[in-house]
Amino acid sequence: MKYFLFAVLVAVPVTASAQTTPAVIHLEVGQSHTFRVAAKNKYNASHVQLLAGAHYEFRVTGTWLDAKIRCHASGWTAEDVRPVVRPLIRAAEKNRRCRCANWFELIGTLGCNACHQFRIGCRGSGWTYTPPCDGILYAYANDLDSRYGNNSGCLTVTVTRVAEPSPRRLPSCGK
Ligand SMILES: [Ca+2]
Repeated sequence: MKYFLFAVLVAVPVTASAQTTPAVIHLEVGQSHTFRVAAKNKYNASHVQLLAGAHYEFRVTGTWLDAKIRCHASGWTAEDVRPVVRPLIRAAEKNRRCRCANWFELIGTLGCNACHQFRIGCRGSGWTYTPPCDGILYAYANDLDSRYGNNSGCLTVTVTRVAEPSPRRLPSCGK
């Protein structure tokens, strides 16, 4: 039996379990990268390395769903739901991952953590983000940590490195 198991183990090709790690993407001024942000994921990797002091602009298309509420990257507010449930919705707002942003607003982060978060939404060109430190760009739909199970759909996000900052900066999203 011992020799049989050994034979099985050595017969398994090494490449069968090998995972390929996506390369980190570096953008020069004028270059863009497009990636998908799924509403059900707490962090969606862009694989783009943002650089401290550089400037980035975002364009977003598509809609996504928080249960049955369909919205775009600006998300939704208590005003969008039936009056009877508004008090509950408002009471939960302080517990959103980014409390100052709308429900389901598109949020960007540097790395998989809440240290440097910023509101992308649907602001589009004319707004830029200038990272305070280097980091891989991730993004997510703003929701309660415990309420990602009923999320669906995804947005398409294009990040472009630009030469100059815009007068309008994407707002940060401190805890
Ligand atoms: Ca949800």
